Amino acid sequence: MDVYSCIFLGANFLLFLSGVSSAADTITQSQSIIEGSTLISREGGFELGFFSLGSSTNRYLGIWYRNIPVKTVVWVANRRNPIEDSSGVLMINSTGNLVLLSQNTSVVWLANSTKEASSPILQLLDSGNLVLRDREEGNSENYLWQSFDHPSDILTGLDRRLSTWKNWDDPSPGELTWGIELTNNPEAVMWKGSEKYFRSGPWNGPRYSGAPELRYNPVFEFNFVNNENEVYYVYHLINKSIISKIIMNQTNYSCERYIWIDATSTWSLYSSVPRDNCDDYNLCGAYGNCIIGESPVCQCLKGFQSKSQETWNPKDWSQGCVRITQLSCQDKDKHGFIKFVGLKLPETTNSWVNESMNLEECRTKCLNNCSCMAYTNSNIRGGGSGCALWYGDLIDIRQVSLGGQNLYVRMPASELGRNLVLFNFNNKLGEGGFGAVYKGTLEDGQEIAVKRLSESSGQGLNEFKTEVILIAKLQHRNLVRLLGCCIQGEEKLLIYEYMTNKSLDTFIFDQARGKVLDWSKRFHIICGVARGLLYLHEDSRLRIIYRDLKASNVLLDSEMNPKISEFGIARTFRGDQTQGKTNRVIGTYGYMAPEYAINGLFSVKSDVFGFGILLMEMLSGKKNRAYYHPGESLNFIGHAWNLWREGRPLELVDTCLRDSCSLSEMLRCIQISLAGMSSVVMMLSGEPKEPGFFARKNPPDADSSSSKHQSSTNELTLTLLEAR
Ligand SMILES: *[C@@H]1O[C@H](CO)[C@@H](O)[C@H](O)[C@H]1NC(C)=O
Ligand SMILES: *[C@@H]1O[C@H](CO)[C@@H](O)[C@H](O)[C@H]1NC(C)=O
Ligand SMILES: *[C@@H]1O[C@H](CO)[C@@H](O)[C@H](O)[C@H]1NC(C)=O
Ligand SMILES: *[C@@H]1O[C@H](CO)[C@@H](O)[C@H](O)[C@H]1NC(C)=O
Ligand SMILES: *[C@@H]1O[C@H](CO)[C@@H](O)[C@H](O)[C@H]1NC(C)=O
Ligand SMILES: *[C@@H]1O[C@H](CO)[C@@H](O)[C@H](O)[C@H]1NC(C)=O
Ligand SMILES: *[C@@H]1O[C@H](CO)[C@@H](O)[C@H](O)[C@H]1NC(C)=O
Ligand SMILES: *[C@@H]1O[C@H](CO)[C@@H](O)[C@H](O)[C@H]1NC(C)=O
Ligand SMILES: CC(=O)N[C@H]1CO[C@H](CO)[C@@H](O)[C@@H]1O
Repeated sequence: MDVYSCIFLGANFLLFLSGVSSAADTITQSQSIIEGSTLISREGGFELGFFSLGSSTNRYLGIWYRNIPVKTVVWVANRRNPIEDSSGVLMINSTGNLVLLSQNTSVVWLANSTKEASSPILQLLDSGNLVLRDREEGNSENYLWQSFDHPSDILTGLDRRLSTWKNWDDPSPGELTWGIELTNNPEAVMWKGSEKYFRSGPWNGPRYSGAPELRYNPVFEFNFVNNENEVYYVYHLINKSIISKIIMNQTNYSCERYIWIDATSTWSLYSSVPRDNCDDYNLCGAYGNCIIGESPVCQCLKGFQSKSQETWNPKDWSQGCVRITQLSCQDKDKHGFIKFVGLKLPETTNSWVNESMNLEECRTKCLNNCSCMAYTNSNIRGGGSGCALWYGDLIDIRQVSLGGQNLYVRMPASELGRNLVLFNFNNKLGEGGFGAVYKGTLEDGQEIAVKRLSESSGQGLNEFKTEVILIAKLQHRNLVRLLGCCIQGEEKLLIYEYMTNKSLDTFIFDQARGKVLDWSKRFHIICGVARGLLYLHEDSRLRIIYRDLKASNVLLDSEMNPKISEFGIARTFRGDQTQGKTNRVIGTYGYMAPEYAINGLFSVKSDVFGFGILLMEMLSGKKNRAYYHPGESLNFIGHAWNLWREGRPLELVDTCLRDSCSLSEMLRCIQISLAGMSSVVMMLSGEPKEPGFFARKNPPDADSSSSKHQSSTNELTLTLLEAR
């Protein structure tokens, strides 16, 4: 049904040129159309002239189909202002304006042209469009004025609307109007007086969201144009010999397309809107979904309940639905979205579109603003693209039988029974400490990382679950979030948020990628890691000793914020919680430092040691364990210590950082790194000397989380780390 083109029902003007042959399709400045003369388009489909309607004697100037016996007027110039006698004259006056005068020279109607023409002519085209153009103008489609731009005489700027005739004898505007609402996400809207009556839904690429039947057909082709200059819907008849019209029908409040049937000499109804009850604007109120065939037709979306039981029955649903669980903006990071399918999208008054964002970016943008209630692709072609967001209540949703759209509606965490997950075991991101990590996508477009735990866990199922639930409660912006887990038989999956920019080691140890991370970015990352560690150590309700701090375990989100990953899972494999203490100690298998057995305090120190190493690696762009300096038997830390003592600490710094560095911040970092290490070693060995593992040793197997122990520890008070 393309009754949507109601909006662009062409204007039609037939002019008759006095003194010009009756078959003319143009008049010039010296000519005019009077009673008894007409303009006829070149191929003869349309005619412009004066006419009366029904029993009225009022005279109008307009355009009608010439080839059909039932007089069908498609455009009227003076619909508000009929001429009472036969004195009407249509002419281009000497200053180039198209005017309709009655005999006493009063102006009945005029066409406002965009500029003055030196040689203006008026022409009735085969499309039924009446145009005023300049004969001198090279481009014959550069119109000074055209009736297609003025489908009715309600006209405010670019906001054009089609309106009904009052009745079949009176073409003056009735109360039903139909036009495109120029919001950020435009849609066609039918008004009954000042009340919205029917919406098409926004354009989604192939059609209007609420018009699944608008698709390929033998009668007409259609298109929707939306750019910074103009927004319009347009159709072309495919077979020029088919005669078709679209008309606003005030009798039964609809917009109808008819096709002329020659054999019976009648107009046959092809389609019309509104189609059914559910097309009535906002029948079901906010968050209500209108479903033909359901009883009642209005159903609240999942997660919502009717606002007032009294009014929901029997037939007034206008108060709509409210959330079963309120949304709290403080928890917005825990919100998610439920996917609804087969819908006509909600009213777009408070909608926003960006054609170049993908669904994941769209989700993120929506999630970040509490008043964003829903999102979806703005274009459904080819699997979907672009982003449409809705702010505030979602109004006028209905189920459409075929070709409806997905809509992702914001929900508090408690309403999210997450439907996992389609992911592909080929889509491997890497191998972490306890299994391979894959990339996956949730139904609502959210990207996730899925870790498939290796089977060697000796832990009982219930213990595993308890552990995961505890860890899922760790919430800090510098920790990768565990979204859920999934257990079936031997298979254990952990679901994390996906980090677009992968791990820190892919930047700092890579010559080219390293340049992307200038000093200020590195410093930002250092501070973030420190905050994440502090949270694990002191602020979270569990006390967690991380023990596996290294560049490959620091992941980066799309804005290069660091998030520590891989925390806490190890315990599920070892079960070696330190007993008899109030603090839980969770470590990573294979990275249990020797002091693990000593006590919780020392465990904190061992993370601090790891932090010192990481800091040094970020400063230098070199791997601690891959360090080798010709002629020295020192390891990296020893080398750093020596440079520091010799007053040349900046020689440690990666050359690509030298331009962007803040000297004082950098010195502070070096100092923190060295100070931390030496004091931890001192505490461990009782000898207040050089940092741990000063002498070169066989480096432990570099990055495998399942190897040996990390060799040394150091001390640094966390308050110092936290220096901002
Ligand atoms: C032509 O018509 C326009 C619009 O009514 C009017 O402003 C203008 O004065 C007319 N020109 C002449 C020469 O009458
Ligand atoms: C022409 O322009 C005048 C002044 O802007 C406006 O009042 C009038 O409605 C316009 N007429 C038509 C037919 O567009
Ligand atoms: C166009 O329609 C006419 C009348 O229905 C028909 O005779 C003709 O074959 C059609 N032309 C095409 C190209 O379909
Ligand atoms: C408008 O609708 C009424 C009622 O359905 C119908 O009888 C009439 O023919 C329609 N008018 C036109 C011009 O199609
Ligand atoms: C208007 O009339 C047409 C044709 O008679 C019919 O198909 C349509 O359902 C009617 N619409 C309404 C809103 O009554
Ligand atoms: C639309 O999204 C693209 C890609 O995310 C972004 O570059 C652009 O700035 C966005 N445009 C607006 C107006 O937000
Ligand atoms: C959320 O979006 C609304 C609508 O675009 C805007 O008015 C508001 O300022 C935004 N709020 C925040 C916190 O960005
Ligand atoms: C980080 O990820 C975002 C989003 O995927 C991307 O636009 C950006 O270029 C990445 N940054 C770097 C330094 O690769
Ligand atoms: C109202 C008005 O001005 N009517 C005039 C219309 O033209 C005729 C003929 O020129 C005049 O006689 C009327 O006075």
